[in-house]
Amino acid sequence: MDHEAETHRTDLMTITRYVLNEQSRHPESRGDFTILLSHIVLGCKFVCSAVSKAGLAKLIGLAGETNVQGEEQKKLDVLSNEVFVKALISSGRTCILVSEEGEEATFVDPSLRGKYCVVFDPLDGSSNIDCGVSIGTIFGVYMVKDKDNVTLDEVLQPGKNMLAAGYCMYGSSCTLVLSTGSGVNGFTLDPSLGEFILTHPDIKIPKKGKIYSVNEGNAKNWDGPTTKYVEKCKYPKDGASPKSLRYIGSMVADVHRTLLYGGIFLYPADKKSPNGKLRVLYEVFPMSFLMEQAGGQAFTGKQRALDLVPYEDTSEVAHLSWQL
Ligand code: AFP
Repeated sequence: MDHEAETHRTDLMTITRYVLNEQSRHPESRGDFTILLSHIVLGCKFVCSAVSKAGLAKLIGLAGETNVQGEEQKKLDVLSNEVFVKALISSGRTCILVSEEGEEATFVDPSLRGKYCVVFDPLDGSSNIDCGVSIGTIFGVYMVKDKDNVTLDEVLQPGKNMLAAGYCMYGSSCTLVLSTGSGVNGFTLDPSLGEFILTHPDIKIPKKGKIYSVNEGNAKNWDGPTTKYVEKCKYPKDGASPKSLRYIGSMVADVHRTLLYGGIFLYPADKKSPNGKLRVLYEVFPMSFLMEQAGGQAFTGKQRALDLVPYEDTSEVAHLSWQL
């Protein structure tokens, strides 16, 4: 018997155990982040379960406007948002929530307030739901100075001020990738235990990658440098092999593959979307944070993505790329 493998299989590092271990390295910590994370994890488990039933539910009308009983049913992204908002508020550790699904930020009632702001996209890549392609939840966490006196400015900070970020990918397995600022770790949901188990410790993006990932359907609207770069991926002049193209159109899945296999993911600005498409707060910042923590890079084309300072109307970013 391989005792080492057996020990690994029986000594399960759950996400809660992992974060509690991290917490013990900070004697001043009171466990607030662990509690917040357990509520985020609950939201992810709910969405995972709902996503896995989505195809089936659609057959009997559950994902449509009305089900067979004639009841109004919520779309998966709206439902996911409600679950996350309620889970985050009930943690008692949040004060401002900014969701991709909400028009405005949610200010938590003072009686339930904690010191964290959470920015999130509860179900990113939702145009992929109906065909069963991988989608995900993305989140980032900031800490406020004074929870009794909070304004929107608390979340209008550069991404480099984030305390933690992560995503959960609902794919062939459910994988939660998290960074609390000291590396990146991946946890896979064991459905029989209902627990996320550490399966990808200390993820580092490979230094060289053979894949580029971009929506080439936008090529006619790209600027010169972007066009030239992508041409170089396909027709390298230095005798190297061309790169392979992989593009899912679901950022969590495209970023997850980039983290594990290396290469570049980009959503450049173009004539149609002069500021690009990806949203600064809940797509660009959390993913850039993870990418840097894994040893990669994230740029807007003009500057480090995490240095951007969002302002109230900012919902987009110019040209984003990772790890050349
Ligand atoms: P949806 O949630 O509307 O599907 O958008 C997903 C997304 O924001 C991001 O996850 C993808 O990387 C990007 O859009 C895909 O955009 P294109 O369909 O324009 O390539």
